[in-house]
Amino acid sequence: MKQLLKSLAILAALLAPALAHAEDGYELWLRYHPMEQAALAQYRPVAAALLPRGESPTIKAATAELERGLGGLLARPEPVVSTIKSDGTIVIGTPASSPLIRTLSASLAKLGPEGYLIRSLTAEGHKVTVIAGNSDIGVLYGAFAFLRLIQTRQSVGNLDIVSSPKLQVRILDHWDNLNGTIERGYAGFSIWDWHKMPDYMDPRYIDYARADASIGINAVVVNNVGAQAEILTPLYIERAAALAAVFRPYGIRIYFSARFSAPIEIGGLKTADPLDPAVQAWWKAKADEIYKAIPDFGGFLVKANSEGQPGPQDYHRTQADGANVLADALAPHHGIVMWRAFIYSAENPEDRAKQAYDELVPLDGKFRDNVIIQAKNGPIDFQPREPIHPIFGAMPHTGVFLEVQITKEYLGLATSLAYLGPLYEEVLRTDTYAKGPGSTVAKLIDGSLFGSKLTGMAGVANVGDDRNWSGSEFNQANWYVFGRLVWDPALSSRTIAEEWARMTFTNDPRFVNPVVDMMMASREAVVDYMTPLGLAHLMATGHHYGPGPWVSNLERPEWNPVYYHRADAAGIGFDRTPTGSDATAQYAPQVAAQFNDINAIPEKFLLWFHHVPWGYKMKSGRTLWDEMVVRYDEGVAATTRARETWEKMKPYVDAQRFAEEEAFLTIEEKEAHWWRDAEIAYFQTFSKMPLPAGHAAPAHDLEYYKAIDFPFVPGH
Ligand code: BDP
Repeated sequence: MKQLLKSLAILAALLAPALAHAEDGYELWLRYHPMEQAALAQYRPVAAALLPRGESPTIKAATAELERGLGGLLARPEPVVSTIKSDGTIVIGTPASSPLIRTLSASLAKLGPEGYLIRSLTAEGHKVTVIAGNSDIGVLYGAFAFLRLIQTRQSVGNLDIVSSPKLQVRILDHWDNLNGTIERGYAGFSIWDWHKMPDYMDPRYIDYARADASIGINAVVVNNVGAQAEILTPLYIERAAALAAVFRPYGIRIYFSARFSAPIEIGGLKTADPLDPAVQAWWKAKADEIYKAIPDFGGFLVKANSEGQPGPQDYHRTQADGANVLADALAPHHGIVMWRAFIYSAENPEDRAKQAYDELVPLDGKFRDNVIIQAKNGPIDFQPREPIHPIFGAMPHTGVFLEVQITKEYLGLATSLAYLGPLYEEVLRTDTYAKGPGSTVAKLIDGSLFGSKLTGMAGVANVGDDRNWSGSEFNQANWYVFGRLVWDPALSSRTIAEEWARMTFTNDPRFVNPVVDMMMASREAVVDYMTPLGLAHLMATGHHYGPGPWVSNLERPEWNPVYYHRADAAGIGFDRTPTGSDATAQYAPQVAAQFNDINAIPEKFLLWFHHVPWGYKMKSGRTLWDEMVVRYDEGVAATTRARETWEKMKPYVDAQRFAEEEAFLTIEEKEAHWWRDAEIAYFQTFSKMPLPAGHAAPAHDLEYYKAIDFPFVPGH
């Protein structure tokens, strides 16, 4: 009886945190709920005790995570022991902290500072599992990997796993303003409660760090690229130092977005000219000051000469002049500069898609070693689909990071289900042909193509202070897949989706299989109902919520959707071949040749590169106009299928998360109809063609769609 009461008390204690906030998404994929009875027999013997070797905060974090994870999953506390006394002991540590692990040094040697090894072996007559790294952070990554195996119900009885990250800087860019709002944030306000720092540090920062570390993220830019200079003042440096201290055990370094004109705004100088000695001295002193407070500070992210941000062009200096000043200030401390390629200007009449390349490629080789160019996946701006940025492969002497959006600015904000794994995968696997076939974007950014010493990939975070962190359960999957792919760009987005679904919801295949199919189809659905066949940037003004293909009155030409689709009586699409803007010439010759040839170009990019007659015969045999209508309807149908799939998942999901996603999918279906109808109504005024048989006319006339207005969309 006493034993029973004790077990019940333990169970209650384990369940308490879960019950307090029943399934509200806060736990993310680190959801360690008790597993099904039948599986316990397989896992309990492997995890009978924990033997941590080492005392560091990181080893303590790894131990705590294993206690929490195994304790939850196996519904019993794991005793922490100091010697191997039984089978099922899990030994964690490094060669420096454990003689047993020292015997594995040869295998560990290849894994670098952040890799991990998980191995089943016999030690002191007992069957044990070793989770080891060369450094403590490798151990923490290994602990999360071990838990993931159990969470996804893989066998852990006979393990021999090694893994190390393919990219060095695995970074989340928070577009958080210092007043708590988030540019393009759809999950509430910033989680950084700057005003209460450093005295009060919200425990949520630790859960955030755990989530990042669990997927290998090791870097965080804390403030918006549209930067406020104040982040570089002593007030914020002190606060950021406190945040850095919370993150340090989890292997995460802090970076700042730096405003190029900060020497004027907070430094009292008359200029921010990068060649001015006083400006150079200011940045040096600023870097020294930051490193005094944050010894492992990572460096600066800079958005210069773009959308009103100041930059070296203001002083008739090159982007390299600008980046190098900051780089020189950071170099003694081993900091880096991530200089964004997102550069375009209203004064430049050139095709916007060409401007960044024009500006930066001639400077290849002129940047300091600690500068990388950070380019968005496509040449315009995080559209549902773009061809890759032509800069990839064009700057062999410069380190290049890939930047993707995790938040869903152009893909339906918070409520639409667009799993972005396939988008990231598509980009990473695209061949630049920079050094012949096989020169993929993944190989460029992991350094294997040109041997760049600094490697990395950035994602614009979708984290806010909503209880579920990301605004919807399925948005969490985008955070997750980003981290997993940056750790290893060769992983498949489907495998990652499956892992995530199992960890976040259930291992029941009746749930996992249909839901993973639903996720995998979701991004293409958005492409189809918003911008099929290479169309882009047709969203409403400013907030980018909903369709606005008719918008033509904005100050800068390239802010207007009509600039992108160029529909007229003859056809639709942007001619970027040699008869048009010749943007194709910025790609490798093989790629350019394919894009230039209307018969060879993949149809998904057709209207990005060609102005095509409405009656043009597509591969399907349909006219372009009919094909567009079919694609819109396919996109709408996919959202209906997603909603119907989800309805069937009711038995496998808790009530709260089920109901929320059910409502969100209904919203998306409604929005898909809206997009489809608005675009058909508008483009039909040019094509003047009837809808193909079996495809319904838009529910309303064009004026109705033009009049729809949402003045206060979040994130804007
Ligand atoms: C665009 C966003 C804008 C960002 C900009 C950027 O609309 O809010 O500031 O990208 O990346 O997608 O700098």
